[in-house]
Amino acid sequence: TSAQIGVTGLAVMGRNLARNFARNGYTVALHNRTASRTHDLVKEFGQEGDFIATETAEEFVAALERPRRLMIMVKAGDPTDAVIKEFAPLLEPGDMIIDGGNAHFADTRRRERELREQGIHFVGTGISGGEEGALHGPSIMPGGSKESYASLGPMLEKISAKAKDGAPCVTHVGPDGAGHFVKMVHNGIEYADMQLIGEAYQLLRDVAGYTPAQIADIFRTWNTGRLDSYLIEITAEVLSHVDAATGKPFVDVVVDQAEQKGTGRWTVQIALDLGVPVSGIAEAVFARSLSGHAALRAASRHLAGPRPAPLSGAEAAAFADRVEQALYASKIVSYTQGFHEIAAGGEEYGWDIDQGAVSAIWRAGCIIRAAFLDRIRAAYDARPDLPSLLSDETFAREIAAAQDDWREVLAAAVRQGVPTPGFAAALSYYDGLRAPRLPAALTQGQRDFFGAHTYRRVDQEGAFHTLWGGDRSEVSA
Ligand code: NBP
Repeated sequence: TSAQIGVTGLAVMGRNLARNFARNGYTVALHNRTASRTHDLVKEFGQEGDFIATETAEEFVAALERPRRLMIMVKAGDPTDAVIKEFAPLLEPGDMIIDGGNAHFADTRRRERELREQGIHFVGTGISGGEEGALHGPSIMPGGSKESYASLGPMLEKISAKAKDGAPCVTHVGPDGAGHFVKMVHNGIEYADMQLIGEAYQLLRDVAGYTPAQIADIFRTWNTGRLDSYLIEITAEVLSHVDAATGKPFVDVVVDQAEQKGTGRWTVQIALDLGVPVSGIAEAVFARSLSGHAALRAASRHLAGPRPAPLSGAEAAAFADRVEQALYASKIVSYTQGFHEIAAGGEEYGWDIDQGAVSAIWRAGCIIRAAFLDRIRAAYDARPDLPSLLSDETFAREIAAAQDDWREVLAAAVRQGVPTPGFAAALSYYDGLRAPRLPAALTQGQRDFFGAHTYRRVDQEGAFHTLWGGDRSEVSA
């Protein structure tokens, strides 16, 4: 017999994806640089389905039915190139290499181009959901050619997460790097979601005076409403957890320095290149960075702040309701920014990405899964050319209803000295878009003054320059 799919790279992700394929009735060829991982998988989980264990690259390739589907699940970066270099010479035109690692989309574009010359389809695929998702159904974001999706799509649909309406959480995102690009933005949005939730927690603790256990209950309540999502759910779990060794809230015994693997940073770097304001995602990345500067924080402890004056009773409860409004409004903004980046990436690289389909495949399996995504999908389905989520009437109405509370929460944060970069960036973005006039006009005046960079006028076509050093008359540039 031959295998419908092969997986090379059998660490946590590859092993669980291989098991997922096998549990869904596919014969799976297995390969790993260190063969013991391959044999361990068969020993532990061999009864779950049909596996073909192989040791050499030649055996692995020979075990695959044609056209071959070879999935790489190794560490992103150089290891992926090394594995491609090892296998590509053994493949034939029409075969597919699927990279399910967290590759940078620019690497995916390069690899796709190089392999296309050899007639091999390279399918850069975003996979979200961690190891549990890999086993029970991840959200899958494949890029690559239409032909490769025709062959691979049905298999990915089988192993993917299913939304509440039963739809598989996978779609052909677009050519070459489109899948990894969308996965990158997914992770950026994930950073923003986590930062906003973190700020909500800090406000409930420092301004409203609640304990972690009380805040866990508040999050549980929020999770039954419009904020219903995986991240809110696990936040309640983490906050209610008590450290066995000390009896203290778990969140109080963890060092408050957040780490990152880099996909959030990529989202911001690429947004800068594309000129897309993703201020909420950027603040989330910077907030993790700030938290990690232990020496700088220690050296800043003496800096003055306001005297703490926590609320209590009914005031605290009313404040908690306001924080829910602020969190929801800020979340709408960070998704607005993320989808703007997807649209801009699509335009830059000619991908023609269906934003409604992207929001639909994030409804289950991935870290940012949320009831909210159904609404985003509905917005894009109603108007596929929606220029921004904020142009959707429903979202605009919800923000209108939330904005007074949103502003109150930020005012309280500022008064009490609680850092809220995510909430503040989101509100500034909203007010920036709303503003009838921005100080950008002044910026243009300054640029013209010091660098003769010229400006446009509100009442005439063309470019102009004022003779700042002379009689200050205006000339056509
Ligand atoms: P790791 O990212 O820890 O990679 C370990 C695997 O890479 C092992 O199979 C290892 O083989 C192999 N490998 C390395 Br390292 N260098 C190699 C080389 N030069 N040649 C061949 N194989 C090499 O595994 P992971 O955490 O399972 O993640 C796999 C991919 O999935 C990564 O790209 C990751 O970013 C992505 N991802 C991870 C998650 C997650 O939640 N962990 C979620 C979504 C995506 P060995 O056994 O011989 O050392």
